[in-house]
Amino acid sequence: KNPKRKPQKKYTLDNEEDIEVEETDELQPALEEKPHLPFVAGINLNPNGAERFYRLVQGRRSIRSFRSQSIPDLSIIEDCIRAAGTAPSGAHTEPWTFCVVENSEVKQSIREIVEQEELMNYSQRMHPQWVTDLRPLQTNHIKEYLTVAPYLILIFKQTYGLSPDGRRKRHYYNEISTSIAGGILLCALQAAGLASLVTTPLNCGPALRTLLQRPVNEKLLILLAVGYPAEDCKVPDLQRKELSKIMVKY
Ligand code: IYR
Repeated sequence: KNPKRKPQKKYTLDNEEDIEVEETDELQPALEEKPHLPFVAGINLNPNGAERFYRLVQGRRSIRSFRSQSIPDLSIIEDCIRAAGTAPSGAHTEPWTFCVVENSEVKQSIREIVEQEELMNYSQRMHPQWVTDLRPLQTNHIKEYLTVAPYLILIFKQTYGLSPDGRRKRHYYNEISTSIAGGILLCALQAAGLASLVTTPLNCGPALRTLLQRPVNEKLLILLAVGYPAEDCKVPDLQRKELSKIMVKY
């Protein structure tokens, strides 16, 4: 027998933390059990939709320099988040929360938290090779875009949920589900003519969660800066891999 071997976790998925759930006598699904309905396909008015979609998203770049004066209507952001909320999720748990920050003081507080942590990240926590690999992107711990961008969207994954009776509900694959929703959000923002920057601020999650008064079941996954690019906005000279390098046909 190997004494180091950990007891097998029965209920968890790859990499997912298990949660304490009160056991009950009779198991009930979290969703209501109802007869299935006939499927009605969504509309697609464009027969060359895929090519047009590719042309749309191939123009997306991560930008770090935003126009502060032009503020997109909140209704555009709302539609983009509605789109993100159509993402598939484990057992249809929809384990995401999108916090939209427009308030300057809140943005300032977010920036202070992030810059303080990023200073330590760049100088101590990140491997020197990591810092070196980022040199072509010209990033550092100063994050002006966090106060300049008209909107910040903080995407939280809900590691578990609460049912109406207050019991904990398992949120299977909450990280991948929320990441897929984040990808749809990026595409929707691009379709709305908005630029974005994905950041995953190392070690800032708990402080940002507290700042926004989010409950403990929520963990910060992505912090997005959203807006129009500054007139003089520059981006790294990058190429994308060709199809033959990313697709393998069988
Ligand atoms: N989070 C840091 C560092 C950073 C890390 C990666 I990986 C990037 O692609 C870009 C930046 C920052 O935002 O500066």
